[in-house]
Amino acid sequence: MKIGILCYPTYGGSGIVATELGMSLANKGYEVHFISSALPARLDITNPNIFFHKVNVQTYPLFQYQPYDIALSSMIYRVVNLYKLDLLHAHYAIPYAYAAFTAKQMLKEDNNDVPLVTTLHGTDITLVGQHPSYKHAVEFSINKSDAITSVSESLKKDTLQFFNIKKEIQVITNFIDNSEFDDCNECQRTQFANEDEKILIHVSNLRPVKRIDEVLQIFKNVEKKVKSKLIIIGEGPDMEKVNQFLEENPELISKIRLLGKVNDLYRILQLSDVFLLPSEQESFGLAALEAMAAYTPVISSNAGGIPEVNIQGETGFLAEIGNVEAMSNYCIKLLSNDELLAQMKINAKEQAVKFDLKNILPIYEEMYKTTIANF
Ligand code: GMT
Repeated sequence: MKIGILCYPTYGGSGIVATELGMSLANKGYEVHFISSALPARLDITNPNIFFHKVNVQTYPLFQYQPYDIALSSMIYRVVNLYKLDLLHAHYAIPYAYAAFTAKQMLKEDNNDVPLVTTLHGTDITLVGQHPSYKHAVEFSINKSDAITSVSESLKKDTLQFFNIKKEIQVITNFIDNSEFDDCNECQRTQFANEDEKILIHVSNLRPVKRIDEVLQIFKNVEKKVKSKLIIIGEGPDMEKVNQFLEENPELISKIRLLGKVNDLYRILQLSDVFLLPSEQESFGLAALEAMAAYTPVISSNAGGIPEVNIQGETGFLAEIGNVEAMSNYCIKLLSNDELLAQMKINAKEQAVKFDLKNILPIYEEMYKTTIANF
Protein backbone atom coordinates (compact mmCIF):
# COMPACT_ATOMS: atom_id res chain seq x y z
CA MET A 1 0.00 0.00 0.00
CA LYS A 2 1.24 3.52 -0.80
CA ILE A 3 0.19 6.14 1.71
CA GLY A 4 0.50 9.93 1.60
CA ILE A 5 0.86 11.55 5.03
CA LEU A 6 0.07 15.26 5.34
CA CYS A 7 1.27 16.83 8.57
CA TYR A 8 2.93 19.72 10.35
CA PRO A 9 6.71 19.30 10.41
CA THR A 10 7.19 21.00 13.78
CA TYR A 11 7.59 19.62 17.28
CA GLY A 12 3.80 19.56 17.84
CA GLY A 13 1.96 16.44 18.92
CA SER A 14 0.13 15.93 15.61
CA GLY A 15 3.37 16.02 13.62
CA ILE A 16 5.04 13.59 16.02
CA VAL A 17 2.15 11.11 15.83
CA ALA A 18 2.06 11.38 12.01
CA THR A 19 5.82 10.88 11.75
CA GLU A 20 5.99 7.94 14.16
CA LEU A 21 3.02 6.31 12.42
CA GLY A 22 4.55 6.80 8.96
CA MET A 23 7.93 5.41 10.05
CA SER A 24 6.29 2.35 11.63
CA LEU A 25 4.30 1.71 8.45
CA ALA A 26 7.48 2.09 6.38
CA ASN A 27 9.23 -0.43 8.63
CA LYS A 28 6.43 -2.88 7.84
CA GLY A 29 6.97 -2.43 4.10
CA TYR A 30 4.42 0.26 3.22
CA GLU A 31 5.59 3.05 0.91
CA VAL A 32 5.03 6.28 2.82
CA HIS A 33 5.12 9.76 1.29
CA PHE A 34 5.29 12.74 3.64
CA ILE A 35 3.99 16.00 2.20
CA SER A 36 4.82 19.00 4.38
CA SER A 37 6.40 22.45 4.41
CA ALA A 38 9.66 21.08 5.89
CA LEU A 39 11.19 17.73 6.83
CA PRO A 40 9.24 16.52 9.90
CA ALA A 41 11.36 16.77 13.05
CA ARG A 42 11.68 13.07 13.89
CA LEU A 43 11.55 11.66 10.33
CA ASP A 44 14.23 9.09 9.41
CA ILE A 45 14.63 9.96 5.75
CA THR A 46 17.26 7.19 5.30
CA ASN A 47 14.50 4.55 5.36
CA PRO A 48 14.11 3.43 1.70
CA ASN A 49 10.31 3.24 2.05
CA ILE A 50 10.05 6.88 3.12
CA PHE A 51 9.73 9.78 0.69
CA PHE A 52 9.52 13.47 1.50
CA HIS A 53 7.89 16.07 -0.74
CA LYS A 54 8.40 19.67 0.29
CA VAL A 55 5.59 22.08 -0.44
CA ASN A 56 7.10 25.03 -2.28
CA VAL A 57 5.25 28.28 -1.93
CA GLN A 58 6.05 30.77 -4.65
CA THR A 59 6.09 34.38 -3.61
CA TYR A 60 4.84 37.16 -5.84
CA PRO A 61 4.78 40.90 -5.06
CA LEU A 62 1.01 40.97 -5.47
CA PHE A 63 0.43 38.48 -2.65
CA GLN A 64 -0.15 40.01 0.75
CA TYR A 65 -0.20 36.43 2.12
CA GLN A 66 1.48 33.47 0.47
CA PRO A 67 -1.13 30.94 -0.77
CA TYR A 68 0.24 27.91 1.11
CA ASP A 69 -2.97 25.86 0.86
CA ILE A 70 -2.97 26.13 -2.94
CA ALA A 71 0.65 25.00 -3.14
CA LEU A 72 -0.15 22.17 -0.72
CA SER A 73 -3.14 20.87 -2.70
CA SER A 74 -1.12 21.09 -5.94
CA MET A 75 1.67 19.07 -4.34
CA ILE A 76 -0.79 16.46 -3.02
CA TYR A 77 -2.28 16.17 -6.53
CA ARG A 78 1.17 15.76 -8.12
CA VAL A 79 2.42 13.17 -5.61
CA VAL A 80 -0.73 11.03 -5.89
CA ASN A 81 -0.41 11.07 -9.69
CA LEU A 82 3.34 10.51 -9.85
CA TYR A 83 3.65 7.79 -7.22
CA LYS A 84 0.18 6.24 -7.67
CA LEU A 85 -0.76 6.58 -3.98
CA ASP A 86 -3.61 4.44 -2.64
CA LEU A 87 -4.66 6.67 0.25
CA LEU A 88 -4.13 10.08 1.84
CA HIS A 89 -3.93 10.57 5.61
CA ALA A 90 -4.33 14.15 6.86
CA HIS A 91 -3.18 14.90 10.41
CA TYR A 92 -4.97 18.01 11.73
CA ALA A 93 -8.03 19.27 9.88
CA ILE A 94 -6.61 22.55 8.63
CA PRO A 95 -5.05 23.01 6.25
CA TYR A 96 -4.40 19.31 5.60
CA ALA A 97 -7.91 17.81 5.25
CA TYR A 98 -9.07 20.98 3.51
CA ALA A 99 -6.19 20.96 0.98
CA ALA A 100 -6.58 17.20 0.45
CA PHE A 101 -10.25 17.71 -0.46
CA THR A 102 -9.22 20.25 -3.13
CA ALA A 103 -6.57 17.85 -4.43
CA LYS A 104 -9.19 15.09 -4.60
CA GLN A 105 -11.42 17.30 -6.73
CA MET A 106 -8.52 17.76 -9.16
CA LEU A 107 -7.77 14.03 -9.09
CA LYS A 108 -11.43 13.26 -9.89
CA GLU A 109 -10.99 15.15 -13.15
CA ASP A 110 -8.35 12.53 -14.07
CA ASN A 111 -10.43 9.61 -12.72
CA ASN A 112 -7.66 9.17 -10.20
CA ASP A 113 -9.34 9.99 -6.89
CA VAL A 114 -8.05 8.32 -3.69
CA PRO A 115 -9.66 8.00 -0.24
CA LEU A 116 -8.88 10.53 2.47
CA VAL A 117 -8.49 9.68 6.16
CA THR A 118 -8.49 12.65 8.54
CA THR A 119 -7.14 12.33 12.08
CA LEU A 120 -8.36 15.01 14.48
CA HIS A 121 -5.69 15.91 17.01
CA GLY A 122 -6.92 18.60 19.36
CA THR A 123 -6.81 22.30 18.82
CA ASP A 124 -8.04 21.82 15.23
CA ILE A 125 -11.33 21.07 17.02
CA THR A 126 -11.18 22.73 20.42
CA LEU A 127 -9.39 26.00 19.68
CA VAL A 128 -8.38 26.99 16.13
CA GLY A 129 -11.31 25.11 14.63
CA GLN A 130 -13.76 27.06 16.78
CA HIS A 131 -12.79 30.38 15.30
CA PRO A 132 -15.42 31.77 12.87
CA SER A 133 -12.63 32.24 10.30
CA TYR A 134 -12.07 28.48 10.14
CA LYS A 135 -15.10 26.73 11.65
CA HIS A 136 -17.08 26.10 8.44
CA ALA A 137 -14.01 24.95 6.53
CA VAL A 138 -13.11 22.54 9.36
CA GLU A 139 -16.63 21.08 9.48
CA PHE A 140 -16.72 20.79 5.68
CA SER A 141 -13.29 19.08 5.50
CA ILE A 142 -14.21 16.57 8.20
CA ASN A 143 -17.49 15.68 6.51
CA LYS A 144 -15.77 15.29 3.13
CA SER A 145 -13.18 12.86 4.52
CA ASP A 146 -13.74 9.19 3.70
CA ALA A 147 -12.77 8.13 7.23
CA ILE A 148 -12.35 10.18 10.39
CA THR A 149 -10.33 9.23 13.44
CA SER A 150 -9.90 10.97 16.75
CA VAL A 151 -7.03 10.49 19.22
CA SER A 152 -9.33 10.15 22.27
CA GLU A 153 -12.95 9.61 23.32
CA SER A 154 -12.92 13.11 24.76
CA LEU A 155 -11.93 14.68 21.43
CA LYS A 156 -14.60 12.64 19.61
CA LYS A 157 -17.21 13.97 22.08
CA ASP A 158 -16.00 17.57 21.58
CA THR A 159 -16.05 17.18 17.79
CA LEU A 160 -19.64 15.93 17.83
CA GLN A 161 -20.63 18.73 20.21
CA PHE A 162 -18.98 21.61 18.32
CA PHE A 163 -19.63 20.52 14.71
CA ASN A 164 -22.40 18.98 12.67
CA ILE A 165 -20.60 15.76 11.74
CA LYS A 166 -22.42 13.37 9.47
CA LYS A 167 -19.98 10.48 9.58
CA GLU A 168 -18.76 7.96 12.12
CA ILE A 169 -15.65 8.99 14.06
CA GLN A 170 -13.38 6.10 15.04
CA VAL A 171 -11.24 6.61 18.14
CA ILE A 172 -7.69 5.40 17.55
CA THR A 173 -5.65 6.55 20.51
CA ASN A 174 -2.12 7.87 20.27
CA PHE A 175 0.60 5.35 20.89
CA ILE A 176 4.16 4.94 22.08
CA ASP A 177 6.95 2.67 20.96
CA ASN A 178 8.15 1.33 24.31
CA SER A 179 11.08 -0.40 22.61
CA GLU A 180 12.66 3.02 22.04
CA PHE A 181 13.06 3.54 25.80
CA ASP A 182 16.34 2.18 27.16
CA ASP A 183 16.96 1.27 30.76
CA CYS A 184 17.44 4.26 33.03
CA ASN A 185 20.94 5.72 32.90
CA GLU A 186 21.48 6.80 36.51
CA CYS A 187 24.85 8.51 35.81
CA GLN A 188 23.16 11.32 33.93
CA ARG A 189 20.95 12.19 36.85
CA THR A 190 23.82 13.94 38.59
CA GLN A 191 24.01 16.38 35.69
CA PHE A 192 20.61 17.72 36.69
CA ALA A 193 20.24 17.20 40.43
CA ASN A 194 22.07 16.30 43.61
CA GLU A 195 21.57 12.88 45.21
CA ASP A 196 19.03 14.21 47.71
CA GLU A 197 16.99 16.17 45.15
CA LYS A 198 13.95 15.11 43.13
CA ILE A 199 13.50 16.08 39.47
CA LEU A 200 10.28 17.62 38.13
CA ILE A 201 9.94 17.97 34.36
CA HIS A 202 7.69 19.73 31.86
CA VAL A 203 7.83 19.22 28.09
CA SER A 204 5.72 21.26 25.69
CA ASN A 205 5.66 23.81 22.92
CA LEU A 206 5.03 26.47 25.59
CA ARG A 207 1.78 27.74 24.18
CA PRO A 208 -0.79 29.40 26.50
CA VAL A 209 -2.90 26.20 26.74
CA LYS A 210 0.04 24.52 28.50
CA ARG A 211 -0.15 26.99 31.43
CA ILE A 212 3.59 27.26 32.01
CA ASP A 213 3.00 29.82 34.77
CA GLU A 214 1.27 27.05 36.75
CA VAL A 215 4.18 24.67 36.14
CA LEU A 216 6.46 27.30 37.67
CA GLN A 217 4.13 28.02 40.58
CA ILE A 218 3.75 24.29 41.37
CA PHE A 219 7.54 23.96 41.41
CA LYS A 220 7.86 27.00 43.66
CA ASN A 221 5.41 25.41 46.13
CA VAL A 222 7.00 21.97 45.96
CA GLU A 223 10.55 23.22 46.29
CA LYS A 224 9.71 24.76 49.68
CA LYS A 225 8.89 21.27 51.03
CA VAL A 226 10.96 18.85 48.93
CA LYS A 227 14.52 19.46 47.71
CA SER A 228 14.12 19.48 43.97
CA LYS A 229 14.99 20.77 40.51
CA LEU A 230 12.76 21.60 37.55
CA ILE A 231 13.64 20.83 33.92
CA ILE A 232 11.71 22.59 31.16
CA ILE A 233 12.05 21.19 27.64
CA GLY A 234 10.65 22.92 24.55
CA GLU A 235 10.30 26.33 23.01
CA GLY A 236 7.33 28.52 22.37
CA PRO A 237 5.59 31.85 22.81
CA ASP A 238 5.29 31.58 26.60
CA MET A 239 9.05 31.28 27.17
CA GLU A 240 8.82 34.97 28.05
CA LYS A 241 6.69 34.01 31.08
CA VAL A 242 9.50 31.75 32.24
CA ASN A 243 12.05 34.55 31.92
CA GLN A 244 9.75 36.91 33.80
CA PHE A 245 9.25 34.33 36.57
CA LEU A 246 13.01 33.95 36.94
CA GLU A 247 13.44 37.71 37.18
CA GLU A 248 10.82 37.80 39.93
CA ASN A 249 12.21 34.71 41.70
CA PRO A 250 16.01 34.93 41.34
CA GLU A 251 16.52 32.43 44.19
CA LEU A 252 15.11 29.72 41.85
CA ILE A 253 17.43 30.44 38.91
CA SER A 254 19.88 27.71 39.94
CA LYS A 255 17.05 25.24 40.40
CA ILE A 256 15.36 25.57 37.00
CA ARG A 257 17.07 24.22 33.88
CA LEU A 258 15.79 25.40 30.48
CA LEU A 259 16.90 22.94 27.81
CA GLY A 260 15.00 24.16 24.74
CA LYS A 261 14.48 21.51 22.06
CA VAL A 262 16.44 18.35 22.81
CA ASN A 263 17.21 15.23 20.81
CA ASP A 264 17.53 12.80 23.71
CA LEU A 265 14.16 13.56 25.31
CA TYR A 266 13.58 9.96 26.40
CA ARG A 267 16.81 9.77 28.37
CA ILE A 268 15.99 12.95 30.24
CA LEU A 269 12.45 11.75 30.95
CA GLN A 270 13.90 8.54 32.34
CA LEU A 271 15.83 10.33 35.04
CA SER A 272 12.88 12.49 36.09
CA ASP A 273 10.61 11.79 39.06
CA VAL A 274 7.43 13.56 38.06
CA PHE A 275 6.01 15.12 34.89
CA LEU A 276 3.87 18.26 35.23
CA LEU A 277 0.99 18.85 32.78
CA PRO A 278 -1.47 21.46 34.11
CA SER A 279 -2.91 22.13 30.61
CA GLU A 280 -6.10 24.02 30.00
CA GLN A 281 -6.85 21.81 26.99
CA GLU A 282 -5.34 18.50 25.98
CA SER A 283 -7.12 16.11 23.64
CA PHE A 284 -4.82 13.27 24.68
CA GLY A 285 -1.53 14.37 26.23
CA LEU A 286 1.11 12.55 24.19
CA ALA A 287 3.83 14.19 26.28
CA ALA A 288 2.37 12.52 29.40
CA LEU A 289 2.36 9.14 27.67
CA GLU A 290 6.01 9.62 26.66
CA ALA A 291 6.83 10.39 30.29
CA MET A 292 5.02 7.28 31.49
CA ALA A 293 6.89 5.14 28.96
CA ALA A 294 10.02 6.43 30.73
CA TYR A 295 8.66 5.37 34.18
CA THR A 296 7.71 8.93 35.13
CA PRO A 297 4.36 9.49 36.90
CA VAL A 298 2.26 12.50 35.94
CA ILE A 299 0.66 15.30 37.94
CA SER A 300 -1.85 16.91 35.61
CA SER A 301 -5.09 18.77 35.19
CA ASN A 302 -8.15 16.76 34.21
CA ALA A 303 -8.54 18.57 30.87
CA GLY A 304 -9.97 16.81 27.81
CA GLY A 305 -8.52 13.36 27.22
CA ILE A 306 -5.86 13.44 29.95
CA PRO A 307 -7.96 11.22 32.30
CA GLU A 308 -7.94 8.55 29.56
CA VAL A 309 -4.14 8.45 29.87
CA ASN A 310 -3.25 9.50 33.45
CA ILE A 311 -5.20 7.45 35.99
CA GLN A 312 -5.96 9.12 39.31
CA GLY A 313 -4.00 7.60 42.18
CA GLU A 314 -2.36 4.98 39.95
CA THR A 315 -0.12 6.59 37.33
CA GLY A 316 -0.11 9.98 39.02
CA PHE A 317 -2.68 12.50 40.22
CA LEU A 318 -5.18 14.82 38.51
CA ALA A 319 -6.83 18.03 39.70
CA GLU A 320 -9.29 20.54 38.26
CA ILE A 321 -7.83 22.88 35.64
CA GLY A 322 -6.21 25.81 37.47
CA ASN A 323 -6.09 24.14 40.90
CA VAL A 324 -2.41 24.80 41.48
CA GLU A 325 -2.70 24.13 45.19
CA ALA A 326 -4.07 20.62 44.66
CA MET A 327 -1.46 19.80 42.01
CA SER A 328 1.30 21.14 44.30
CA ASN A 329 0.03 19.07 47.24
CA TYR A 330 -0.19 15.92 45.13
CA CYS A 331 3.35 16.53 43.97
CA ILE A 332 4.64 17.00 47.53
CA LYS A 333 2.76 13.86 48.62
CA LEU A 334 4.31 11.83 45.79
CA LEU A 335 7.85 13.13 46.11
CA SER A 336 7.92 12.79 49.91
CA ASN A 337 7.01 9.11 49.86
CA ASP A 338 9.66 6.96 48.15
CA GLU A 339 7.50 3.85 48.33
CA LEU A 340 4.57 5.57 46.62
CA LEU A 341 6.89 7.10 44.03
CA ALA A 342 8.48 3.73 43.23
CA GLN A 343 5.04 2.11 42.84
CA MET A 344 3.71 4.92 40.64
CA LYS A 345 6.77 4.72 38.39
CA ILE A 346 5.95 1.05 37.76
CA ASN A 347 2.24 1.81 37.26
CA ALA A 348 3.10 4.58 34.79
CA LYS A 349 5.16 2.19 32.69
CA GLU A 350 2.39 -0.45 32.79
CA GLN A 351 -0.07 2.15 31.52
CA ALA A 352 2.30 3.13 28.68
CA VAL A 353 2.56 -0.50 27.64
CA LYS A 354 -1.24 -0.54 27.10
CA PHE A 355 -0.75 2.19 24.48
CA ASP A 356 2.12 0.41 22.78
CA LEU A 357 2.63 0.85 19.05
CA LYS A 358 2.22 -2.87 18.46
CA ASN A 359 -1.37 -2.66 19.74
CA ILE A 360 -2.35 0.50 17.84
CA LEU A 361 -0.61 0.06 14.47
CA PRO A 362 -2.81 -2.91 13.39
CA ILE A 363 -5.90 -0.75 14.10
CA TYR A 364 -4.61 1.89 11.66
CA GLU A 365 -3.79 -0.77 9.07
CA GLU A 366 -7.26 -2.29 9.36
CA MET A 367 -8.88 1.14 9.07
CA TYR A 368 -6.86 1.90 5.90
CA LYS A 369 -7.91 -1.41 4.33
CA THR A 370 -11.58 -0.88 5.17
CA THR A 371 -11.48 2.70 3.89
CA ILE A 372 -9.96 1.63 0.57
CA ALA A 373 -12.39 -1.29 0.26
CA ASN A 374 -15.41 0.99 0.85
CA PHE A 375 -14.18 3.75 -1.50
O1 GMT B 1 0.79 20.68 18.37
C1 GMT B 1 0.24 19.94 17.57
O2 GMT B 1 0.72 19.58 16.53
C2 GMT B 1 -1.10 19.48 17.84
C3 GMT B 1 -1.44 19.77 19.21
C4 GMT B 1 -2.69 20.59 19.22
O3 GMT B 1 -2.62 21.59 19.88
O4 GMT B 1 -3.66 20.22 18.61
O5 GMT B 1 -1.50 18.66 20.07
C5 GMT B 1 -2.66 17.87 20.12
O6 GMT B 1 -2.36 16.65 19.50
C6 GMT B 1 -1.54 15.76 20.25
C7 GMT B 1 -1.30 14.52 19.41
O7 GMT B 1 -2.50 13.90 19.06
C8 GMT B 1 -2.20 15.47 21.58
O8 GMT B 1 -1.41 14.57 22.34
C9 GMT B 1 -2.34 16.79 22.35
O9 GMT B 1 -3.03 16.53 23.56
C10 GMT B 1 -3.14 17.78 21.54
N1 GMT B 1 -3.09 19.10 22.17
C11 GMT B 1 -4.18 19.73 22.62
O10 GMT B 1 -5.28 19.26 22.56
C12 GMT B 1 -3.94 21.06 23.22
